[in-house]
Amino acid sequence: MYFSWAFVAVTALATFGRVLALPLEGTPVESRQDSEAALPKIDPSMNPVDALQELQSAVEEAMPPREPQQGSQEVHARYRACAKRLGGSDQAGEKGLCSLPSKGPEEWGAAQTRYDDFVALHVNLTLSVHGSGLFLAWHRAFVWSYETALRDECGYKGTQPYWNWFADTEDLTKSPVFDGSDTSLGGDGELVQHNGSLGGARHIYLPSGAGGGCIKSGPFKDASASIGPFNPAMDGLGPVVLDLSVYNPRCIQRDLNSYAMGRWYTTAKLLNSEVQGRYPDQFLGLHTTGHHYSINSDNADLYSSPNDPAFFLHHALFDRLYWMHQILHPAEAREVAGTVTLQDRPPSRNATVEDILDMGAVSESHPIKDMFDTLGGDSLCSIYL
Ligand SMILES: [Cu+2]
Repeated sequence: MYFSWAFVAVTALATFGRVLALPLEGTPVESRQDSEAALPKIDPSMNPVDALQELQSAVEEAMPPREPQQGSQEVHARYRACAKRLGGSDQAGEKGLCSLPSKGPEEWGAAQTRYDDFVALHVNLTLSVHGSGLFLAWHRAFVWSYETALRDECGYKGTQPYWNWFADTEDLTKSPVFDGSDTSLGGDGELVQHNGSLGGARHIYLPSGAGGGCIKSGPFKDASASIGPFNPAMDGLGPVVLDLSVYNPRCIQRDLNSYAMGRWYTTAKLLNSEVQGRYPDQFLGLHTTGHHYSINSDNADLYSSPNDPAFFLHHALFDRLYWMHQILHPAEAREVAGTVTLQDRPPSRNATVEDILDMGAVSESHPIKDMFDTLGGDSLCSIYL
């Protein structure tokens, strides 16, 4: 049982397997504070897709009423925002972004396209924006910057879709995101015999799927990357290129694998939403499960995982869970926990709400405190549906 404040307890855990949780389960009525929402009682044996829907209803009930913002358009019966986010997928924007040239600095010599700028920024900041107090807010800002670039620079008219992990636990190759159809982000990789993956700081082994090579179908068939790989988890992926100035053109590889999905994307794990892995305990956590052990290959590289555009759909659902947690636990919604280095290595100070989330060459940088309220201020203005 995780306490509702477990996600701020991250600084108390000094071991490598630091916990970050965004619990969505209910607080007993007798111990609930006035500011906390009434949460539905969800049976952990319930189907996780239905459980997520119940939580969504509770979130919509709990959203504080607001005045419509000037210039906004209606996206919800009772609430207004500038944009809305939908499930499903639409790859048109990603393709547009790929055709624009990089605006990055000279030292990002490997970055050829505007899309590569996002990969390069993520690579550059990997050791401060993962396993740290910046993790949730930085990735929120990063996905939002990407969505904004699609709209402002590519004429994309849609919103950033999310990948609903919980709907795909049985067969990832049948997911609307990965089934290789015209509206997907492409299918699995070509079959390449390999010996599974070793991830979670090399603590956890997972068996191979039926892919491993270049994307073999759909809109991203044979799509390429030019940055990395830095830290490949899959057997056979490489060679490692540890320099952002080294252009390394190659196809994006995937090894779709439902093995971890069914074990980790359950209602019980949704309810306590433990995010970061505790790898020595063989515990993957919600974040790693999607990247490393479901899409695998390029998406499993902690540094250059945005090379695979599925990164943004994975992180959009992740951000949705953060958003739900904030609305259901308003007393914690503006707190930040953790230091400013990955697993506090090297040891560093605690993150504060004033810390700037560096968006480098991809967009404007904001302090963490600007990322807490998705309907406040000018920077986000969105809700999840
Ligand atoms: Cu990341």
